[in-house]
Amino acid sequence: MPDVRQTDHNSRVIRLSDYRAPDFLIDSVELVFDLGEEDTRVTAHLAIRRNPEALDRPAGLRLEGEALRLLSVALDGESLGENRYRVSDDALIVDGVGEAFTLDVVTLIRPQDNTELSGLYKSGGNFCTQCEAEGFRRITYFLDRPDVMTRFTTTIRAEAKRYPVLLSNGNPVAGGEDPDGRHWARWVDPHPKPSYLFALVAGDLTAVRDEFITRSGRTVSLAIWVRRGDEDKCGHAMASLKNAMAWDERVFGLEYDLDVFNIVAVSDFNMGAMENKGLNIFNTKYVLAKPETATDADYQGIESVIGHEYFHNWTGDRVTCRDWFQLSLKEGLTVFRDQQFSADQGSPAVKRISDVRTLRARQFPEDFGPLAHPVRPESYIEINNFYTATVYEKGAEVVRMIHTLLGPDKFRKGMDLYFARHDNQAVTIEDFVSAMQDAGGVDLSRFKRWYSQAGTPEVTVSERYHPESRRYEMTFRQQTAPSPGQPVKDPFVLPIAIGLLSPEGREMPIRLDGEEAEGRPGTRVLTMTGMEQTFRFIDVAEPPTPSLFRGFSAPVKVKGVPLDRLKFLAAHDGDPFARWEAGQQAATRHLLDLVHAWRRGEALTADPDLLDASRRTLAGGDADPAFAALALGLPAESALADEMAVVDVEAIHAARQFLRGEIGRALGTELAATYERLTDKGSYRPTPAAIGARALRNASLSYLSATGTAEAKALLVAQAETAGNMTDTLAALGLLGDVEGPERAAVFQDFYERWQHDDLVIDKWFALQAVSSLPETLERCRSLLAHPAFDLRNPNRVRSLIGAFSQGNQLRFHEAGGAGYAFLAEQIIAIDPLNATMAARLTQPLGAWKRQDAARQSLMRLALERILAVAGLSKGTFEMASKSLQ
Ligand code: B3K
Ligand code: ZN
Repeated sequence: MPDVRQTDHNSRVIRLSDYRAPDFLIDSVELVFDLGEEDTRVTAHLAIRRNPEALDRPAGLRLEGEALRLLSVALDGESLGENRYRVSDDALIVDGVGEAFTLDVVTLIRPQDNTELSGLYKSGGNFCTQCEAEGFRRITYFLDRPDVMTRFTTTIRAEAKRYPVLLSNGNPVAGGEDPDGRHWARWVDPHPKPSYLFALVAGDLTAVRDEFITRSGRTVSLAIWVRRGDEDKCGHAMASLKNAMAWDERVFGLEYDLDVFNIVAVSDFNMGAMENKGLNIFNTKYVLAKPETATDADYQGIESVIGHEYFHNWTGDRVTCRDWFQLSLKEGLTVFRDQQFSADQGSPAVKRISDVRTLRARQFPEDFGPLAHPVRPESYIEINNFYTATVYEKGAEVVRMIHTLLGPDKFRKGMDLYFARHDNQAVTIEDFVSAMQDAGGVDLSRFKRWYSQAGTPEVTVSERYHPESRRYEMTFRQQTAPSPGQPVKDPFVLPIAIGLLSPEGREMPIRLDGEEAEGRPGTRVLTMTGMEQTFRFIDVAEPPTPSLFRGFSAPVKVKGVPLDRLKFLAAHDGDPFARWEAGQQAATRHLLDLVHAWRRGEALTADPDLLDASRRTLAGGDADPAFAALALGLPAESALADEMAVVDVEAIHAARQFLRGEIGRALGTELAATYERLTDKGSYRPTPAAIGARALRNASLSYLSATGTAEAKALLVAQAETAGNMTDTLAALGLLGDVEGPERAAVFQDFYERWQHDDLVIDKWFALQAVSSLPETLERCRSLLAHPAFDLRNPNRVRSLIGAFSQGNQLRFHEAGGAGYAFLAEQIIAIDPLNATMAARLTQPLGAWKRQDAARQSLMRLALERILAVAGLSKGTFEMASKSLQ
């Protein structure tokens, strides 16, 4: 039975419709931190006044605070007796305050005991902070909401020897030694900001330094702070930062606005990184890289997260969110910006494909499950649960659609207008859309449904060609399934980027009925606004093959495209995204046929067309190896599951393995030749060309290994043991993780011994074992929990073992009998009292029960109920588990 606290959680739902401007504003705050091994003392001097917009409310002052020990309160310099204020679990209330006043509050906190990693905590012996979304209230009493923007001055005092480096937001202004072996530093941030952007770091760190000269000629000192010994792993992060700074100037005209930009890497961090003004704090995973320890994917991840956090300086920090329902205002927009940045650094098509794959793997299931919510949610219990793929990745797709509808020039004008109107303000998604609408001269009122309606629209198309009149008609229909609280959906506005291909695969001119101008070949964007809409094309010389949603111009599912058409498009489409997509759809169809044949106990046969297409891709691979590697890849097991009404994880695994083996056998010679030809001869470089070559070579290795021959196994072992970079080592190790036999254990053991000193590499070692398809995987995960290198308090470790197993190993997680579900529930229950944010996030896979068979559904629900039965469960985990049951 849920206990009393859980009923309480339910009654504390926060709603967008309840938003009220704050009663008070805080113009400035002076913070003094006395950092200690036992207690840390925080002194806050707040300059507060009533909000002119809320003068009619005769309220007392209520400041949020959590897990604080209050020592004293003074109003306008006068110490207050205990009868003048009230303290509860989550607030400090002072009645009888005037129009404008100062408040001095002194509190004690214990960062060394803070396992939630929210507020001020310790990581690797250093002090650091994480305040978004509501961590600042765990540091001192405050109006901890994003629409209160304050100027911060921060003084940090600490023992000089243990904590030689003292950092906060803004620019450093003063510092000195104290007589007792302590020292201090003062930082002033001239830009008003919400408390969630506050940051402090104190520790024994070393800096890798560089500088950037802005286009108006100011010099910015850049520093990446890491543990001693990690200096040689910062080069890529620094280069990415400088590229990002230059890119934002070039593409958006946005310059950096402080004298210093500091990045600190910490190993205990709940997510990837945090955009605190002038002092970004990063998970080491997104900073540290050298060829021997980091993969190509790590290099790419670093570039995009460094870019993302840097771009927040304008989209997030200078213009921030009015309330947390507007989260996608900064996150969707900033993801869009980091995607464009990465696309510009390498191949836009390859980047687009990988972004769409992420969206489909993470966001589409969210839209389909019980946790579906709009890009702008309407209510929450715990805001940390809403840092989701819907808010981030789908939010970015929505911004991308605005970009497509307006075109790049008007989009840029819209961004300029947004900053001109809202610099230093806390605003809403409406404000952003209005700026785009006003600058673009378009009506986006119906388009805004993308922010308020959940769900992935399904689109079907029917068509007719009239040879006599050379007319061609296409009728599009859209339909979106109900989601929690939204039984009926209005039509979404869909930008449809379309091309028409002739029977030889040439781009045909496109001219809509009623248009004056001659048609032009290439991509055109049609805008669909209704549930059903017909587009009429004229002067169409031959029956065309339409290429639809080029570049994935809207986040929809297109249903019912005939298989022969998919095969034609996979061979001929001039749009690389659409070409890749058609190939994937065709492979999906075939794999689903194999799944059904396997279930019926029939013999499986590979589609010769697919084998031929793969052969052609491989033969032309040298032109664009990265693209070829993506085109050769088969849809993931989870992607196949998403296409089934009732998932059969064993059948999916068997069918996919069968087809991999068939491709490996049919193309053996070509694969071996590609593998040989692409052997890396020079030293490792993370350039798009070199990354592409490694991807294609390792794709070849993957198919060769799927044949299961002794030769292939020897190749895996050799690559795992002798590769000169982590990309190749890990590719081989991952494949070997699925192979029975003594080699596997020996290679994994060697790997551990070689890398045990490197946390990020050992994370990979845990993850590879957790995603193995071998039957003993769950048992191995259980024993890895007791491994000396495992630590339930370290989020990276938890993600690499428990997260990888439950989110990256569909076959073993969904094992009949429910042992995988029970394992996950036990870990969530163990982590919840330590780190509720992590525990809540881990709950997600248990909510994906809709497509499972009845037996698994009830086992998954049972696991959720087990979690809910825990007394004193955190509100975040309560919210995730209880909503998952709906
Ligand atoms: N804004 C942070 C995320 C904070 C998550 C808080 N639970 C990182 C980012 O999106 O850039
Ligand atoms: Zn972000």
